[in-house]
Amino acid sequence: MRDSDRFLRDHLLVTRRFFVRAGIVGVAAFGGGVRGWADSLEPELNDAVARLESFMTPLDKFRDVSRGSPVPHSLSEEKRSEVGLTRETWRLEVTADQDHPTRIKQPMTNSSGTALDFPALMKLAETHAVRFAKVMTCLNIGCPLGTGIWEGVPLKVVIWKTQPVENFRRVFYYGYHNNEPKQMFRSSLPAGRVLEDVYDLPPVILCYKLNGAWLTPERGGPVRVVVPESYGFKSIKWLSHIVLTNLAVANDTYIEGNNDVDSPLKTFAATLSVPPSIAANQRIPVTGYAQVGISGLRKVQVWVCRKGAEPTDDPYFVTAEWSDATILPAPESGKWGGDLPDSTIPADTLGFDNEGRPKTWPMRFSKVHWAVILDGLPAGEYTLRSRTVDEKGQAQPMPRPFRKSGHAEIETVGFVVK
Ligand SMILES: Nc1nc2c(c(=O)[nH]1)N[C@H]1C(S)=C(S)[C@@H](COP(=O)(O)O)O[C@H]1N2
Ligand SMILES: [Mo]
Repeated sequence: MRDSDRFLRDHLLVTRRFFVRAGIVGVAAFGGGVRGWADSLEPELNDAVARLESFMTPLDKFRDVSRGSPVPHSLSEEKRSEVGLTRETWRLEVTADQDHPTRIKQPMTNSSGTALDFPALMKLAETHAVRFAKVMTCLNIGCPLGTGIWEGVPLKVVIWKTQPVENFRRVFYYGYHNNEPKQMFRSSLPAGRVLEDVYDLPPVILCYKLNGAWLTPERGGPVRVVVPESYGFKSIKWLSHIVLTNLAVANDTYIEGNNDVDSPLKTFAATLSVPPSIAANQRIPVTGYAQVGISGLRKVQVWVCRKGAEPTDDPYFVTAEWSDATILPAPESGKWGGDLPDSTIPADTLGFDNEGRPKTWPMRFSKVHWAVILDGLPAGEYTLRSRTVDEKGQAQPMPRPFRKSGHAEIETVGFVVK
């Protein structure tokens, strides 16, 4: 172990991550009123970075987006047991759509006693279980709900057990909804996406664990769908029914809200901390996060301008003097947080090597952190903006600036220098 490593081991997780990265990269001074750091810790940035949340979200910190009256996870244990929302009583039906049937030889139904139960799912898990990291994000909410390692059986494994033969174009799926059709929350995927994992995507899974723990009722347990590249509305909780259909169009509940239901996760940046009070000519530590969407993340940039002094003919500020922030590196082993056993990435997690280190960074479909020190400024009111540039060089809010395909707007944070 290097001396510097031994010294740093005793420091806080993110401080350490940040220091190692800054030491290696030695980011040079920036133009545009922002500068980086040399290979020593800037005390003011150290504090801000040390206060950052862990990379993986603790289980009780995930935010909940659940419909239903009552919401299924608020039901008593007794009631949940009665309606199939416990591991002991859960059953999954996989059938053909009555109106546009896929021909399947072995439907799984409650009436014939062939519905999939939890022990049968665990049997499949013995040979087919996969796990991957993913940030859960609601298309309609600006900030992510939580990052974790989701574990499950690929949905295609269960579908193949029903022996589909022909007329299979789409998968519809929904969960428990108090047995009221009006409360049904449903989603759908093309058959191709479920049967084949294109572009190196992890599979769509029937998920039963999050960060190594059984999926709680609030997170959609005992079993929910998780779609790696999609917004949260595709990841149906309290899963009870899968319907194979020859209908070639989406039937997602989110269509009713004018949403673009084919939109993969977008890349965007947001600020987490700016000091509460800033003196004139005092350097300003800033931290934030970036969601890494389908197009990856090349850099995070910041831009400060005097309040109200923005150009009026450049809505996305492409001509502004943006400066690069530093994207924090991956946590060290044992420092991932999120209530993971030993705070470590479990073995055989997709996208990680044998030592539990991510194979690529910043990792797609996760939420990474960034930090930057702004140069001191004269007294006045300012606006800070941050944006991402994805791996294809597309700066936020491009390539898809439309709100109903997910948040991409450039964030605005006001601050005052006294
Ligand atoms: N059955 C069911 N599944 C659901 C929902 C729901 O209301 N009912 N909400 C969806 C939406 S809109 C989102 S964003 C995610 C949120 O997942 P979380 O509550 O685990 O954070 O769950 C999805 N799955
Ligand atoms: Mo959502």
